[in-house]
Amino acid sequence: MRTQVAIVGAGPAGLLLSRLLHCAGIESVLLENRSRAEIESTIRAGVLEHGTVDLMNSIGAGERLEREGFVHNGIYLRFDGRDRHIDFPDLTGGKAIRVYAQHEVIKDLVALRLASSSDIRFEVKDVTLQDLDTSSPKLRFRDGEQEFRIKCDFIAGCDGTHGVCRTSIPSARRATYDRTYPFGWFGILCRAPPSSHELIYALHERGFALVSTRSSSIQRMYFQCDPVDQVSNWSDDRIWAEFRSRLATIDGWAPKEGPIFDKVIVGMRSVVTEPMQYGRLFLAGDAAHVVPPTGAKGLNLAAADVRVLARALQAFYASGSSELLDRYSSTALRRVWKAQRFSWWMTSMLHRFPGTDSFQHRVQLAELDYVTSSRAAATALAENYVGLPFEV
Ligand code: RFL
Ligand code: PHB
Repeated sequence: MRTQVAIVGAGPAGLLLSRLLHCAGIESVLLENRSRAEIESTIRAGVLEHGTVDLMNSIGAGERLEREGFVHNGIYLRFDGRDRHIDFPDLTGGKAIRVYAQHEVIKDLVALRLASSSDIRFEVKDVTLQDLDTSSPKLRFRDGEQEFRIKCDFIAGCDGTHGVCRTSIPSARRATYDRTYPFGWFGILCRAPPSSHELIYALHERGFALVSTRSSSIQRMYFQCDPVDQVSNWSDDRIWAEFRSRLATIDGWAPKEGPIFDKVIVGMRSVVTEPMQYGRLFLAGDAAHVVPPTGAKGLNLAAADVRVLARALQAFYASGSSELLDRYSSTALRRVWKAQRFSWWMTSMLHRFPGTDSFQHRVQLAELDYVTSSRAAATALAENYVGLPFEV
């Protein structure tokens, strides 16, 4: 087989890239090792920056998102038993975010890919990359009983944290910068009406809690937990008691409770691999970097990476110039590190760090008080949350 760009991984990064390339008349083959049903039902992110929404619209993938996604004009920071509102449009010149589940984004992009009759293969096995430092990289994989070999001009490594692309770069040619946090998030999905019309990020002496949403009848909520805790230790009653106490306000607020149908514990890490390129292999999304979920940046960073990459590939095919491709890693990393900083800062401000004392807690409360009472500080939070402008 031969194609222009071989893409490994049909997560948000791979699917968005394949659509951007399709819109630019560039051919790609998209390889995914899980089934379509699995990628379309894996519960992950929920917050889309305004620029991610614009990107989805610009490639004809925004129709359902515009209809079904919730526009959120701010978030609440809850501490000392009170809510303080961060008003995004007021602070950012009219920008907002959209709450629309990642697996719905995946469904919309898979449907478009299939409708365009472009090559997308699910449940492929044993993807391996070869000749990355030549102008004709190759990729081998198995599809059912058959072995395939793809010759291409470029490979996009969009295969997430546990993929094969990052580790195909010789270890001497990549550096990793990382931090593991001493806590995880316990996430639930429940059947209940929304508890709040906007997200609530809460700091309590017992730790962090987050009220998010998925639809008018399904809610997503998280609380900080021990990263090695087990889901089986948490009965529904115990979970709701934890939420009630962490989210309590002086005027008696309580979450709307309902049957819990999904429980998960996720670890919290910050990781960056540099550079995001080796020869003709370009990494994008979680394959190159991971952020803790507190800033809601993971999916949005994946979208920003592939926007830069698609433009660089388009310039290459239009003019033969590799100037933008050569700059891909440094351009993408400028945004990646700003998102890392923001996610680390939100995480540090809103979680209880085991082993720290009440001095630390009081400093966090002072920081929250400052962020919610200084327009300059609130603006810094808002402009990062809705998404910094794209690099040109
Ligand atoms: P993905 O989504 O992991 O997709 C990678 C795809 O590659 C496939 N794959 C392979 N395919 C072929 N061959 C191989 N050898 C392969 N190895 C892997 C995988 O099956 C998969 O389909 O990476 P991508 O595209 O870079 O997208 C990144 C985002 O998924 C991730 O950053 C976000 O989910 C992070 N995240 C959030 N991001 C936000 O922007 N806003 C949020 O509100 C938000 N909330 C979250 C989150 C992540 C969470 N978890 C579970 C870590 C909340 C949570 C709880
Ligand atoms: C979610 O709805 O899953 C979500 C929202 C905000 C975050 C992280 C996750 O910061």
